[in-house]
Amino acid sequence: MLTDEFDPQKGEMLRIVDEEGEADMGLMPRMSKDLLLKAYRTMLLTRLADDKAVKLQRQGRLGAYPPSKGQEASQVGPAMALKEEDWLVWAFREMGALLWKGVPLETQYLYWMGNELGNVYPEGTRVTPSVVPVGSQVPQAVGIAYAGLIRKEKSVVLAYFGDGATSEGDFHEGLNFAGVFRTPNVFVCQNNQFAISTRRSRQTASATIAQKAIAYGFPGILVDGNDIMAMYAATKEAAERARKGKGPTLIESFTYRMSDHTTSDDWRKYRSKEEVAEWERKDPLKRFSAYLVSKGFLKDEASLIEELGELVEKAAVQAEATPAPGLADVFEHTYAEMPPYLREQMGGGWK
Ligand SMILES: Cc1ncc(C[n+]2csc(CCOP(=O)(O)OP(=O)(O)O)c2C)c(N)n1
Repeated sequence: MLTDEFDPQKGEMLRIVDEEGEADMGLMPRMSKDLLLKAYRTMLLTRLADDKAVKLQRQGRLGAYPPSKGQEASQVGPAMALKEEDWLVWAFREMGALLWKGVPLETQYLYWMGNELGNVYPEGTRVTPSVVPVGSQVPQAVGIAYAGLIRKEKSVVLAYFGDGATSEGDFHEGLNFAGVFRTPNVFVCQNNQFAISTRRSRQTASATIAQKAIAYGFPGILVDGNDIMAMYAATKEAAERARKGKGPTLIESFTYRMSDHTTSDDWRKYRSKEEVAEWERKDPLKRFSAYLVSKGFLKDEASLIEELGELVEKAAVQAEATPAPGLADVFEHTYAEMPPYLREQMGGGWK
């Protein structure tokens, strides 16, 4: 088990492909060429779509947006380990994970454009809505997993959250419950080193976030979050453990937000250009493409960029051309059956 091999209390970090694209084949999970290429494609699409979202915001064509540049491996790797029946619970910065799990780019653009149809996912897509109250998705993910246990489902619930969320009571309550009731959860803390301008060092005195799992009675593992193979391997193992009834795992993805917190932020106010440049060298896309090129799997990156660029443009055009539904739609699409208090708030006059 990887969680036995890498001790978070000693700061040991799982890494399979290094910054030059060199792989440790002893740790490499089984992945077909098709799966590898699909993963790269999704990461690249995320990078291009993210960049476009920022440009749309700057042109006044999209509302506030939280960029995910630099966190593509940290997001796509865990999502790859999920099956269709598994749940994905996210915060607000997980575009790549959603793309993998089947939420179309156009839908995601609609969401950030403030169009309620952005909350309508394809039927059967087990992805919860975005949550902005930091950390509040953690107990929700545990509740979904607990419900799955009661229904004797075999589904796993993966929850993403940031390093900042670990300072919220919700994080502790959720992980405590998960440990006691051995819920089938995989917790992925994307430690991107910042909660807006607050550094990770001001978030916790623990040497690692992963080691917090020990106190809750389940395994934690520190993973190089810019290494898609490592993120996939750690999550796959954790998901299998959860599926077998062996309880939750906490994965700390050690990564970096290369861009602003949101389009309302300016990272230059609280970090140096040198620090960001240092992390640009560790870009998860560069590393993955170096590996794929060395294997002879990736031959024509330029045409891939062109093809994905066209997809992005098309999604943006379609989203902008989609009329917003009526105001009453803010009440729809969350519950299978609308709770009475929402029905009352909705009233009768809006439709
Ligand atoms: C309960 C709560 N407090 C404060 C905020 C304002 N806020 C939005 S994002 C954020 C930082 C979150 O940091 P982290 O959990 O590390 O995730 P990241 O934004 O880095 O992905 C804060 C403080 C909020 N949305 N909810």
